[in-house]
Amino acid sequence: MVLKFYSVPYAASGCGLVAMVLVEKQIPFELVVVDLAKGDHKTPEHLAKHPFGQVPMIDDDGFILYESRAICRYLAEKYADRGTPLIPTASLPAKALFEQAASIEFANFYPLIVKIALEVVYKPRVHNLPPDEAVLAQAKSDIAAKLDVYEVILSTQKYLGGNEFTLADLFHLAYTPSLIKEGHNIMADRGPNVTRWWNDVSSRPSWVKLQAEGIKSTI
Ligand SMILES: N[C@@H](CCC(=O)N[C@@H](CS)C(=O)NCC(=O)O)C(=O)O
Repeated sequence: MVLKFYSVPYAASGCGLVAMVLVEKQIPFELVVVDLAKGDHKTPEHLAKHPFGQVPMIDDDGFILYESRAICRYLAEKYADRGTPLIPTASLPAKALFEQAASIEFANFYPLIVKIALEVVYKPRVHNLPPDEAVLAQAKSDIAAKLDVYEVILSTQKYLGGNEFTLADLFHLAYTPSLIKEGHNIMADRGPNVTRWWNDVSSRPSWVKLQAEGIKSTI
């Protein structure tokens, strides 16, 4: 049975990450559009599969999985021999350096980018509230300090986990492109290697196509 992908139809946040893996790995899938405005994600049917009532979620021949990063890892490992590798398998140290990079993103980058997204996107759009400028300025300053460390790491290697593109790089696409579109370019002026890395990651054909066309079933 073809993999079912429960998602919003546009490539952003966790849904965008999973969509990117599906494209990078050339995995056929059926998109099941979950309309958040209508509350599709809070129906008893959806909650029975995803108790937090969120997207993304997959149904892989009856195997249900949610949490975007877990889904990305599952797909990358299941389809290790297809498309872009995404998780190194050549050696234990290479895999460990990938895990280190994935932890760097989740511990240092993600909490701050979510804080910025909350202030500049969700508060104004969803809650009709202005951003808290002090919180926003602090989060931007904190993320700049983290990206200055990225500049050091990326001065000796192409990507965050080594010289190959991996899920650790891909995970940075969750909120950053939406914030850049809103005029909050947190990647700007953080050094030549951050610029080179970010241009590389955000201009991958898979991501550019998803941004232009949205997420579409491939069956
Ligand atoms: N940690 C989750 C976050 C998922 C998430 O926040 N999904 C949003 C859509 S992008 C959602 O379902 N929001 C509705 C809600 O939380 O009620 C993941 O990475 O999958």
